[in-house]
Amino acid sequence: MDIVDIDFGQREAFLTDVLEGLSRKQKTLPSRWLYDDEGSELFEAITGVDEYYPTRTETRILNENAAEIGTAFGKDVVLIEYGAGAGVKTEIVLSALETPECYVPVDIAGDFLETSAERLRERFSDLRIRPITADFTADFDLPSDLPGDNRGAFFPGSTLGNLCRKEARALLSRVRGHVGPGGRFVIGIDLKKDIETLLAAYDDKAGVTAAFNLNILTRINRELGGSFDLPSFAHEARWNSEASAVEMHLVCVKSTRAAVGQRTFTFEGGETIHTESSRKYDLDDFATLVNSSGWAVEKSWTDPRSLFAVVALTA
Ligand code: AVI
Repeated sequence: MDIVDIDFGQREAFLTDVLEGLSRKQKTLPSRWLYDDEGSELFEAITGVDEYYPTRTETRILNENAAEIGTAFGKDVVLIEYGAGAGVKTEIVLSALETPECYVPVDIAGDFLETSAERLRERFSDLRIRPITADFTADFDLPSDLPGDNRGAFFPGSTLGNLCRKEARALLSRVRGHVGPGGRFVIGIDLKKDIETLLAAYDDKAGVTAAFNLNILTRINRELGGSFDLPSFAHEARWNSEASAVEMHLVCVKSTRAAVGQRTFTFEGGETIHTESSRKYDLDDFATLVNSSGWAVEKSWTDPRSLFAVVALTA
């Protein structure tokens, strides 16, 4: 198979992560590599499947409480969004702000960022939009001329749950540094609930989540010249009660070997590759987590079934 031409630095980072992750006792692939073009499209499709409640529930919470959320950010806010908002959630919040000073979407995908900023400029013609291309899971500086009087942050989608505790704390501290004392942070988090609902959300009947998970092996084959035999692996969603997380695994259903770079990995039947954790919180755990990063919970909004919460924090 031809190795496709991708950015060299990116390929090296991917290769390093794959070799390191597959050398562990519990084989692992970091979840950020799930999102190539195909993976991002599949994730978009997941957000529309019946079993995946988070997206529609969070959208509903934002819609029903938009006025209060707008008030929480205050007048003339500089709104920084982590992960480029192009979607409906961003528009709900932007529409609710009183005389926003400017909107600053931050995303690692520069092209996507520009396209989504253009779309928002059409809808919010008076709003200044200043996209920043950066990986928000690592430290980065905001432009020095960004107004600092009232800054707010928005991080919908419960993506915090995909980070380990250390990374989550680092992100919370980074955002606090960005907004400064008195700044607000509105964040979406997925709540603990019955295991059946949780597992169904990560193993939909139509098999979209399975395709999303398996796509990481296709990506390794395409971008790193790997030799994974896809039919030897199957998607599985598991509840890890200790970590309070739904985990995605690729289970080896037929013993196999796969070469990546100079290495060959052996997979025994039943062995798994852990590809993602999606942590679920209750509001008390979440308050403890944010307090340890210098935030206080100001207010939270949820849906009638308490599936999901949107929480306003103050620095
Ligand atoms: C992006 N993230 C919040 C999703 C989640 O629910 O953890 C990713 C996902 N993985 C499988 N389905 C959705």
